[in-house]
Amino acid sequence: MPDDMKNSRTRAVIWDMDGVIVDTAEHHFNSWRYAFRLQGVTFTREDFQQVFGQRNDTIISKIMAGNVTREKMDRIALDKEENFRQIVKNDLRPLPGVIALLTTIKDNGILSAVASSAPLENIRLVLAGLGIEDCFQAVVYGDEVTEGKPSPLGFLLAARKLGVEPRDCIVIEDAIAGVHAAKRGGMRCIAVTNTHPAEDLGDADLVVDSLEKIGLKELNSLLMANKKPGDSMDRTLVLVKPDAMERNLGGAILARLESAGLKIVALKMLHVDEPLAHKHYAVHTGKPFFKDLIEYITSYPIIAAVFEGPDAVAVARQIMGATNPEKAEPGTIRRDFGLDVQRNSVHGSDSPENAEMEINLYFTPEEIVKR
Ligand code: IDP
Ligand code: MG
Repeated sequence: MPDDMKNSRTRAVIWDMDGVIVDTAEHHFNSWRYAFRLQGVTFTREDFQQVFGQRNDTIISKIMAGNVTREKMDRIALDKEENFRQIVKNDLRPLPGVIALLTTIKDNGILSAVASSAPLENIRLVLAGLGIEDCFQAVVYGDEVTEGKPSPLGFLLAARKLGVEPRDCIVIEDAIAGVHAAKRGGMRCIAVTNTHPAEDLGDADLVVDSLEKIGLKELNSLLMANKKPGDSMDRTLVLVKPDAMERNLGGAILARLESAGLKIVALKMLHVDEPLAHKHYAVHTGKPFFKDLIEYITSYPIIAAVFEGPDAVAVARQIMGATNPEKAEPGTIRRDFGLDVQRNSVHGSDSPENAEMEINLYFTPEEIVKR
């Protein structure tokens, strides 16, 4: 994570695995049918629909109608999992949009965890098979928690392992029990209709037919909606700097911030004069680049804007990227438009306190609209 993101509140996406990252439903069905058949028990598609997404012990007790010893339960689970791994090794594909979304998440300093009802061995097998182990900072597997979904324990453990507040987490699920677990855990939930039709997943905050429809904008909007009543809206000062204005990039840069869900509440063009430049960059007085910085910021008219939204300071800085465009993450404004460490196209306040101060330098209270 770039240095200049460290003040932001960490956010996370918690992924269910089966039916979200990989499509293994048919494989699961076949291996359950195989394992129950060894016990002389029939396992139908209707049975499967009813138990999908639940833990092995829950599934086995339901299908065996409670009539099963601990030993037999272990046997059935083992038969099923061995058969499943065998099948999966030969047929592993990520679902549409998964790899692109994982990349977006990683590039924007958002954390990821897998919280799956599956055994750890299956999770490892899938992540390694797809080459995406590095995308996840935590894994929670079925037996790690005392209750499976719809209990929220698995998702809450994932959040704890990542060090992220539940309200800053988005769960991605395909199962009804999983959606309920996310909501009970106080998290936002995206449901993808890989396994169930949209009408069964209505408790999710957003239902999509493919993860190709999810990008940074959707993630940001969900996290904003997750603010508790009483949480304050943040404001940040954004400047489109001279180098970008000279290249007609004003609109493109403002659009990037709007796309992330931030709202413009004040906007103007101005030619920064020396006194304003000195006030704005007072903290850099005496630094070797100070004189050049003043000359640069006063060299051409700029756009000044106030953006508003939950965590506006952090969100804007994530979208802008590190001070030095060469070190900024791909897809950030500075990486895409910046010329060098000074001519880095955009300014964003670095803390809510500094944002207040900087906004007051550029705008009067009357110039900021109330929404
Ligand atoms: P920030 O804009 O990412 O918050 P600061 O360290 O606050 O970065 O620096 C303010 C501005 O000063 C930068 O955006 C950049 O335009 C300029 N600047 C920072 N460091 C250097 C440097 O080492 N050489 C030249 N200009 C610099
Ligand atoms: Mg700064």
